[in-house]
Amino acid sequence: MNLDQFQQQLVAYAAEIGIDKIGFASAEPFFNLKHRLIRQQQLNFQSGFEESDVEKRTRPELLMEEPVSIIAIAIAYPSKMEGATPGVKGARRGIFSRSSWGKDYHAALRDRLALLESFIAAHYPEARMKSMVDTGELSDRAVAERAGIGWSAKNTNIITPEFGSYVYLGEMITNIPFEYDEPMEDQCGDCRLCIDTCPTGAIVEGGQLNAQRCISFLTQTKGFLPDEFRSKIGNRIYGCDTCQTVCPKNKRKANRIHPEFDPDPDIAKPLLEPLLTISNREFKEKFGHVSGSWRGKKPIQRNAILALAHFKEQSAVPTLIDLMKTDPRPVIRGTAAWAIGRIGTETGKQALELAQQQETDEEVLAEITKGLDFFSAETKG
Ligand code: B12
Ligand code: SF4
Ligand code: SF4
Repeated sequence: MNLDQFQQQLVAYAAEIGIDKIGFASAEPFFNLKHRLIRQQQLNFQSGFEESDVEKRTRPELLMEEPVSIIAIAIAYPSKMEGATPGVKGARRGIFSRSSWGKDYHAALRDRLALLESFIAAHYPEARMKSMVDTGELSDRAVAERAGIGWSAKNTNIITPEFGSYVYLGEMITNIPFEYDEPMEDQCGDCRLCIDTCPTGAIVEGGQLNAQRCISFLTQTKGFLPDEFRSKIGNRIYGCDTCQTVCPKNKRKANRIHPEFDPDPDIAKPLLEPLLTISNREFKEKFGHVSGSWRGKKPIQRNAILALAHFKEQSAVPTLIDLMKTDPRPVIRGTAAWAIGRIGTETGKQALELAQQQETDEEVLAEITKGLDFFSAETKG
């Protein structure tokens, strides 16, 4: 079998094992990306979640000896949820972004890449391979762009004509001289809906994100959420999909292809109040398998508190008071204090005044003051 035939067989095998798109790219250094990454670092526009070594990120030869090609894969994930109970007064719900629906995609893509590796090893004994998904050094998007999986869009996502931007990306560096695919033409055109709709103005210009302002990033931080963003995250408790849901290229891309990514509505859109008191064990049992739990329960709980404040959910006030008084974590006590103020009940006000006498942590005290300020602002208004 010659290499052409092998490549065709590999493409067919990829489809068989549930890889929705596959492309081949050269393993040359990513020079454009390098400049871009340095610029993003200088502007402090990076999230801090990405690999910080720009050389490793842009030179595949530092990750595997004598690389020749990179195989890029994409797996589509669903954008529509069936059977969700809408949140109502007294039983409000939060939302995990679509990238956290169903089974954690890291495992799903790694499993497929491992199968591809075995297939290649069986047919091409001299093959050397190194696979990665998300947490690897390479930019999954830059690889996908070069391999013709989709175009690099203004909302910074890779958009495929077939599945929109709702695709997970992964790749394998190899020493095999596959035939490369061509990158795809940009198809955003004059549209700028994502830029204009982003709630925090995080898309500075087409293709450039200030991750520090991106709600997806902010929902994953562990400290206090900066004041400016507290009323902007709405009921998002993990991730943000706004720049994708508004995108015309995602219209009619329901992508119900892989049952493993079908969301359980009670997990993807969970009730907010029970989250506030969930034990570590329960959290792990219920949310441990979704990608959105990777930062643990604290950020999710902080966001759930902010979501209840967003809804001005008065029935949550007793639980919030309890958290403010007894939770060992200052971020939770302080965020609860702020939320109590935002919701604005008389009981809440009294509890805040009492807590002001008893709290010793400086940061929490500052949040209690902010909570009480909501009441004076109301009187003035
Ligand atoms: C850090 C990170 C984040 C950060 C920063 C995101 C960002 N836009 O940079 C935060 C936490 C905000 C984030 C959010 C999300 N993320 Co994220 N994230 C990553 C991670 C780990 C690294 C990304 C990175 O290096 N960014 C730095 C920028 C500068 O580079 P880049 O986007 O990778 O590459 C592009 C640019 O460099 C651009 N570029 C290069 N040079 C130049 C020059 C010019 C002039 C221009 C205009 C552009 C340009 O072209 C490259 C290719 O598109 C990747 C996994 C990985 N290892 O790559 C996942 C990844 C990008 N995330 C992913 C997803 C799904 C998301 C969310 C949709 C999750 C959610 N629903 O909340 C959001 C989307 C938010 C958004 N608009 O980007 C997917 C993207 C899938 C896709 N179809 O594109 C990835 C690839 C994970 C995966 N393996 O599937 N993420
Ligand atoms: S994920 Fe949300 S906050 Fe981030 S760029 Fe998109 S719309 Fe803006
Ligand atoms: S909303 Fe418009 S500009 Fe933004 S990514 Fe989609 S097509 Fe491109």
